Amino acid sequence: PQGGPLILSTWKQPKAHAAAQAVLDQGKRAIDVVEAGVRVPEADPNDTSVGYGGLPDRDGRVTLDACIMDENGNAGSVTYLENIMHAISVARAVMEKTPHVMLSGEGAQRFALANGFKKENLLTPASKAAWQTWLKTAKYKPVINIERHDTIGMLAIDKAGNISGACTTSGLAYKMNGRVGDSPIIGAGLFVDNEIGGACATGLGELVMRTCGSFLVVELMRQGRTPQQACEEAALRIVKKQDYKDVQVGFIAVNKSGETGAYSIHPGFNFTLTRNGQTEVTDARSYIN
Ligand code: SD4
Repeated sequence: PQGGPLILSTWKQPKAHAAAQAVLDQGKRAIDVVEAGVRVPEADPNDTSVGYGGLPDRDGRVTLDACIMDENGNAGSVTYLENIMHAISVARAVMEKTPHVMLSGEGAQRFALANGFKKENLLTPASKAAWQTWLKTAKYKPVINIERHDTIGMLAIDKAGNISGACTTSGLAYKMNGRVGDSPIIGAGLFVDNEIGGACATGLGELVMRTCGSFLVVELMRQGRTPQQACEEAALRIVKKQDYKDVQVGFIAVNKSGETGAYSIHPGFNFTLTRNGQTEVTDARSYIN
């Protein structure tokens, strides 16, 4: 069955979908649905690629990237945000309360604190220990599907048929200090056009940023591709020009009529879809088998 309402996200996210579904059931806007959904991994210390418990950069700092986009084309984003758990809600506040789209670093944190967010230590003992172990060799090599796994990009269609999306991450583990990935970049980690559809990316952000991945997926749907075809073509664009041998990128997409798509370069990428109250995790098709 196709059609909305629905919730679609990168990786295996049953808990995030349960929270998102509860908000969807209340008849709220898709923007509320995706925000509530991605706040779950942000608060989960066992999710090492998002928010609290996210693995730090090579200097031991947890720096968060997130963005959000609503059905009216409004967008908000934060990059290099430290010590605030719910980066997605700060991104939403940037969208709703400022004349800007993106706030970064100290300025983003000051804005968050001024808007009632709490300052917290996001480096858990487990992530600190993992980082200290990493320091012994300090070899930087993102590992396919673990680079980091579970970064969440979520798209939803609400009961009114409107589409919104959210994307939030602590970025690549042991990245250089100051590194910002694709996840908070509108058009790279996330893009939504309520007339056409929405898309999210996960994996090695550098590959996605060089090709404006999520924007590309939505534009391909605008040109008539199905969400599946659009995800495949965007992945092929990366494969054609960039060294993809040891790194992963995955896309998910949904169009206005509620058709969905997902595709990755390497096997191992999966996605979660909730429709009619049923949640399923499915392995995406991939370029390499
Ligand atoms: C990044 N795209 O910072 C993110 C990481 C990611 O699953 O999605 N990992 O490059």
